[in-house]
Amino acid sequence: MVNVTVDPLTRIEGHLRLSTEVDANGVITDSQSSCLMFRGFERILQNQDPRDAALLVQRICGVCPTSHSLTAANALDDLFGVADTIPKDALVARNINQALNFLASHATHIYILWGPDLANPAYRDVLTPLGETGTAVWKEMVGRFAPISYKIDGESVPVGSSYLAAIPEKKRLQEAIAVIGGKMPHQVTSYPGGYTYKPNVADIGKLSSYYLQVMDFVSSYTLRVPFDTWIENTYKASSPQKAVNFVVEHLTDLVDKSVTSNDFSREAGWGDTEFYAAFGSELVGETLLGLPASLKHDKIGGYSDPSKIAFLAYGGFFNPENGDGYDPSSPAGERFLTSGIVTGSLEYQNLDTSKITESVAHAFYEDTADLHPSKGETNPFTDPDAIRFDQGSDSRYSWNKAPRYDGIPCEVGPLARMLAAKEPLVTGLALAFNENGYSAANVYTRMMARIQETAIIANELLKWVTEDYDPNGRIAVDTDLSMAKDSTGMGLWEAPRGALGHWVSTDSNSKVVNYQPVVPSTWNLSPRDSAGVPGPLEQSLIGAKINAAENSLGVNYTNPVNILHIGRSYDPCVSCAVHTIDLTGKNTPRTLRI
Ligand code: NFE
Ligand code: MG
Repeated sequence: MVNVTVDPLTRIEGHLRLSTEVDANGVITDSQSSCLMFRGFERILQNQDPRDAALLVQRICGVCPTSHSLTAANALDDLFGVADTIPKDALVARNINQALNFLASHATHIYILWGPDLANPAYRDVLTPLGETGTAVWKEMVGRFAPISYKIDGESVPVGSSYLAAIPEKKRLQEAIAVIGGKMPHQVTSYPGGYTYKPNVADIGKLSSYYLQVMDFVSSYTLRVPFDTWIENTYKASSPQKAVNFVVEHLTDLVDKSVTSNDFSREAGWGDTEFYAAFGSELVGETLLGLPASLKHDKIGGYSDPSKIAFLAYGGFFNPENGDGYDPSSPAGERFLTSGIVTGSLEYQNLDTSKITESVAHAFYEDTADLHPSKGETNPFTDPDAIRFDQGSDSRYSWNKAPRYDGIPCEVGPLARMLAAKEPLVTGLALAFNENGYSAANVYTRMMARIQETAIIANELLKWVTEDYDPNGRIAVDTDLSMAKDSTGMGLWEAPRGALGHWVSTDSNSKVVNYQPVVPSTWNLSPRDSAGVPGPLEQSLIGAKINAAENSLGVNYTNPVNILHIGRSYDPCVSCAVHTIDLTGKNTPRTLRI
C-alpha cells in the first residue's frame, strides 16, 4: 500500500489536497479531499446591512462572483418579500449576466484548467508506440492543449493552438459582463428588487457583437459541425437515443475520412469537441479507431455504490415566458435549467430543500449536530495545532463542511443539471454507460455535460439578448426596507460549478444574524460526514487505476494523471467551497503545515 498525495490540485486560487491509498495493482482503495484554505464570509456577513450582501459575497471568488451576487440577490428578494414582483426585464438582465459568466467559466475550465492534462506525456507513452494513428492522435492532443512550450525527446512543442486561442475569448466574455455589470470581476448591478442598470439598445448591440466574435472561436476551434446542426440534433433531439446516435454517426463519418490519412486536424473536421468525444471514451468513439482504451475517461471517476450518491440541481436562469416575479422557495418547473434530485440509479425526484444539512464531523469547526443551512453555524477551530491534514480519514482533515441531501452526498454541476433537465445527449450518454456496466457519472460524462451546457447556454443567451429583453421595460421595484426586520431569505441558484444556495436571517434592527452560503465545491469536495460516508470526489477516486500510462511505464506514481483528471473533472474551487477568512492573521501559516 502506497500513499499518493497531489497538493495542490487546483489550477485556480485555493489549494485542494487529494490524498490516496494505492494498492499493489495501482488501484486507489481510499481517498481524502482536504481544503487547506481558511476564510470566513459567514462571519464577515454577521451584523451587516443585508443590502450589502450581494456585493460582499462576490469576494468569495473571482471566478464566479456573478453567481454569488445573484444567489444573494435571490435570498434578499425573499428577505425583503419582493421576489414575486421583480420585473421580467430585470430577471432577463440577470440571466444575461449569469449566462456570460457560465460561458467564461466553462471556457476557462475546458481550455485552461482541464485541457492541459490532455497534453500530459503519459499519453505520448501510450499512444506513440501504436504506430501512425497513435502518433497522429498524440500530436493533435499536444498541438491543441499544451499550456506551455516544452521539449519532448529534444523536439520543441509549441503552446497548444486551442489553449492559446481560448485566452482572448475569456477576456472578451469578461468585457461583455462589464457592459451590463459595470465591471468584472465583482459586477455591481444585481441587487434586491431587480437590477441597478437598465441595458440600452447600444448595450444590446455590443453584446450581440461580442457574441458573434465568441461564436467565431467556437466554429473555428470548438465544434466543426455547424453549431445549429449540433443543437438541432442533440439538445433538440426527440429522444436521448437519437442524440447519442447523431454524435456516434458524426464521429464515424469523421473516422472513415481520417482513417487512411491519419489526419485528425480541425481542417479535417475534428473540432476540439469532436476530438474529445471520440478519444475520451472507449464506449462512444475510441473503438472506432481500433486504438486500445488508452484514455478511458469513461472508466474513471465513477461511483461504485449508487445508494451513496445523488445528483442535485436547484435550477438556474429565469424563464422569461413566466413574466414578472418568481417563487424563491420552489424553483421546480419555473427555471430554464430545472431543479431536481437524480438518484445514483438515475431516478428523478422533486427537490425538497428542508432535507439539506451540513455536517462538520470531519472539518475544523466546533461540533454541532448536522444542521440545515438556515440554522447553520460557523465556529472555526482557533488552535493551530488542531489543524492537521495527515491524521487519516477518521480524524478532521478539511476546512470544507460536508453538505448532504437526506443524508446522501450529492454531485452538483453541469452533469447534475443536464440530468435533472433531462437534456437528451447527456441523459443518453449516462443511460448508455449505465447499460454497459459503467458508472453513469465519470470523467467523460462530466466533461461532455460541461461542453453541452456551454452550447445550450450560448444558444439561449442570444434569445435572451435579442428577443426577451425589452430596453423599454421596468428594471426594478421599490423595496420596503422595513421588511428586512426579523426576516429570513433563501436564494437558490446555479453557479457554473453547480447548485449554489445562500440562507440569510435578520434581527429586529434589520441586521444580518446569520448568513450561510452552501457552495457547489462544498458539495463536490466534501469530506466524510457524521456517518463516515465519503464525499462525491472522494468516492469517485476509489477504484480508479492511478495512471493511464501504467501499461507502458509500469505503475508510475510520479505522474498520477488519473487523479488529476478525476479531481479536475469537478472543476474544483476551494475559495468558493470554504469561504472563510481569518482576520487576525494568526492562523494562516500553520494551516499549510502538512
Ligand atoms: Ni470559485 Fe464557484 C462556481 C461558486 S465554486 S468558482 O461556479 O459558487 O463551487
Ligand atoms: Mg458555507
